Amino acid sequence: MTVTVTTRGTAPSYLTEGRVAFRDGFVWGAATASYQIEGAAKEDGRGRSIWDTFSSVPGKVAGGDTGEVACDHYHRYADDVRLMCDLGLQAYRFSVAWPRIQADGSGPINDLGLAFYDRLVDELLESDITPYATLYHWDLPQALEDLGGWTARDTAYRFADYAQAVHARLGDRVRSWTTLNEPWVAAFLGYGNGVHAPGRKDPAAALHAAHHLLLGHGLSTQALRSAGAEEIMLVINSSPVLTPAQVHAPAAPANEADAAAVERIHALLTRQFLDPALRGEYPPAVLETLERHGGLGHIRDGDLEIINQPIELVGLNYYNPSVVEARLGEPADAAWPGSEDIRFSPADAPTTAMGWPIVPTGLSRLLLRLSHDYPEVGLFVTENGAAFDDVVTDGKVHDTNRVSYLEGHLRAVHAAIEAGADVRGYLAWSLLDNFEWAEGYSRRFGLVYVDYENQARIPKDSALWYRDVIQRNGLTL
Ligand code: IFM
Repeated sequence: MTVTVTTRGTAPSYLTEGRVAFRDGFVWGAATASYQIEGAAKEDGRGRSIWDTFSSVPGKVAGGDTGEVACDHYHRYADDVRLMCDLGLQAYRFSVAWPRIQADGSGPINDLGLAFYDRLVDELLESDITPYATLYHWDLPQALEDLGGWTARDTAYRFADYAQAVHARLGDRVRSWTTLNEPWVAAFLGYGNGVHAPGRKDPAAALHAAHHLLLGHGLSTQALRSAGAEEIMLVINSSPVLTPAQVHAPAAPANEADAAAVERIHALLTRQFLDPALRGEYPPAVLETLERHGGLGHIRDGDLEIINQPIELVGLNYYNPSVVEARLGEPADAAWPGSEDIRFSPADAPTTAMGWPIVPTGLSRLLLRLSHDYPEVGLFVTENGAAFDDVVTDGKVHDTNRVSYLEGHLRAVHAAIEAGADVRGYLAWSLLDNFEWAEGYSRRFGLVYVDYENQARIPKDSALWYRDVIQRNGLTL
């Protein structure tokens, strides 16, 4: 599909300036994840997760950081909800730590673990903030990893049992459920290149993990649905895939080889998850990749029917576009399984502290493409935000760079809605500075600054700006 946009100089004209109003009912909020903020890693019967193990290995996480204390949200959740309330958040997306609910990933349910989320949900509802619960944001119980982790089919079944237990406790108050957060990252960084826990480096293992994560999505969706869940969402990390010329000129033509590279990467990143979940089939590029890396033996008859459950929403975590070109004839050291003969290029754009290019128009393009390709589901921006090197000056953080990042991306969301995309809400990543996985605490994504010495919270200028956006349901000049 072609997203039609006209360009003026280098800026696509659909990113208009001036007042931008969102429709009534558009949901505004922020997101976090359990391992990144909770801390209390050894309290109230919580078992060990793969991230506890991984971060304890020297050299795996910057600065030797771990999530053992993180933002101490486990103890400070009530204050954090008050903060959300002060910022006017309407929705809060959090994740449940599986090892708090089942220390070993199966067997007895830990009431103390469930009780924490019970308290959190009650506190949110008392403040009129809608809880959006995510069941898996990467903290797999270590005991399951010892049995093969996501490369083992059984993990998908254990995940569905766990989902059922969480829903049984919170389902009377939580109406929106996300099964998985970013299965691509869990599979390909966790099992493919080893940058994330559990740190395995095996392309076939990554592809198997991806399938079993999808199976877990399907099985848990069945369990949630039969228990009465109203809204089920699958959250993926996605980006529009562009040639270098298309970063600033969306309609720039691509030669045949580059166009094929673009579609292959789109298939491996996005269609690998959405086609099975929403269509019950894998795209040809994924099947070919599987044939080259261990075969299709792990996909059993009936799996795709299980994976293909009706869901209401797809959540998109967008940070930057993927920029690729064909590199026929060059040595094939693939960045991802299936990306042989494809070169990833930096985008010609300013970058965040993660080194990620800032291209807000990419978000419009992504939303428009996905709403065109999968019209049966609504879309939600479940994460968007930026890390910058924040400085506290006289007790304040003047993060104008983050304000302008967020503003550009909100304009992009609005432009996509105006052009027909069915986008229901926007959740900033993240409420708080937190444990940024392999980067530890060195990267700050929060609207709220966290002083890790004393756990003080300081709303950054971006938080105050976002509060005004929510209040006005839009942007002004
Ligand atoms: O911090 C992560 C989050 O856990 C998943 N999405 C991307 C964020 C920034 O890297």
